[in-house]
Amino acid sequence: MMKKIVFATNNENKLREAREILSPLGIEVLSQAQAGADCDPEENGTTFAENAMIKAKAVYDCVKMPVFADDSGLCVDALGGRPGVYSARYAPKGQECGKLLSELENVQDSDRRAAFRCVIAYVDRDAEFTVSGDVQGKIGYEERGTNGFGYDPVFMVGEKSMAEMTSEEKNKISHRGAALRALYDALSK
Ligand code: ITT
Repeated sequence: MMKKIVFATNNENKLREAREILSPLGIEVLSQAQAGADCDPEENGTTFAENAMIKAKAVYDCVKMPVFADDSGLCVDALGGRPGVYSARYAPKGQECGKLLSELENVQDSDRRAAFRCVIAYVDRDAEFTVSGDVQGKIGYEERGTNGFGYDPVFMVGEKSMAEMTSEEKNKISHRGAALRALYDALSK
């Protein structure tokens, strides 16, 4: 039987990636809408883990079935780890890449290192825990590619930006891919 878990997110791209990764593993990912939870809790934590747990618990309280939430973001070395947990609020949607490129205008190659980080919090009646995933890369010098979302066009892994990768390629190496596979492993124990 397929296990059903609600994904506490309002981000359609996160939902799509979670389904791409978990459906083949036998987990059906329900959207908040499918679960009847109209919920957008205030993310007032100071860490990815805190915010992920806030979102998972808020939706668990509405639906009383297994829930996971994803809190993620981009940590740029030259910016002391910013935007980090504030990645979603760094700039208006569609302007995040441009703003980041201008902030890094005079930063040389060796200082453009960055990491995407994802923490997933899981909550059901008997358990709550977090798992995480990371991917290291570099901030490029221009936006490249049209796949993905958010900062993908400026996040380079080797020669390709994450927005130039197919979703299959991205999911294999991404922070979210790693965290979702860690979630699957934890639930399979
Ligand atoms: P929910 O809280 O409803 O899940 P959100 O988009 O607000 O959706 P976050 O608070 O976790 O999610 O913010 C994460 C932000 O970090 C996201 O909006 C993107 O700007 C960025 N981000 C996270 N993962 C990314 C990815 O795989 N590719 C590009 N940008 C990503």
